[in-house]
Amino acid sequence: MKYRIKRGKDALIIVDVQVDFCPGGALPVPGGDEIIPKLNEYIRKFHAAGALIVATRDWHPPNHISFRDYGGIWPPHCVQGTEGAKFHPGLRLPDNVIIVSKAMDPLREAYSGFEGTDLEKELRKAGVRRVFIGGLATEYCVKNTVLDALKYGFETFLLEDAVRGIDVKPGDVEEAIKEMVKRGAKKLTLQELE
Ligand code: VGL
Ligand code: ZN
Repeated sequence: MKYRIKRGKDALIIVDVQVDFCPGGALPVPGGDEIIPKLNEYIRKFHAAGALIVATRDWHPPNHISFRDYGGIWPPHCVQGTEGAKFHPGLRLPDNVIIVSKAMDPLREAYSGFEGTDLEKELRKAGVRRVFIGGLATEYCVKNTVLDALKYGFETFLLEDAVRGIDVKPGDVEEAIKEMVKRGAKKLTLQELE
């Protein structure tokens, strides 16, 4: 299937491509940095088409509930203002990127880019109907963002060649992809974009 990117209708949503989620970071996703060249290609295409580009970031306070010391399951990561919370330096975000910070409430986990943010409002304001989602990690923030996008009625594409997962339990990633597809997400690769 071939798709043409339409300005005013389409948005690229890059989920949490941050230093801490890449090899060497505090909560590394295996091969997390390998998707960056692909994402840069997606960015180039969406930018050339004049379509919206959104980058979400995990943006935790130092006492976030998802951290082990505060009852959660993760090591501290993506703490607001730290080096680890920065977007990966290899990611070429355009000047007009919309940055969406999430999971800032110390008492709530929020994997989805829509949860507790203005993302839906921003997309609606721009007239967006289709969203193309890639980034990290497949079975956490990508999955929850995809499922929320579907719930809000966006036609939702999972960028199959531009996601990576943690696979805490082997099979988690595969299961997450199955669930997204079952709920209506379409898988897409770079070659399918004109
Ligand atoms: C994420 C674990 C903890 C993610 C965020 O971006 O997928 N995963 N916080
Ligand atoms: Zn987090």
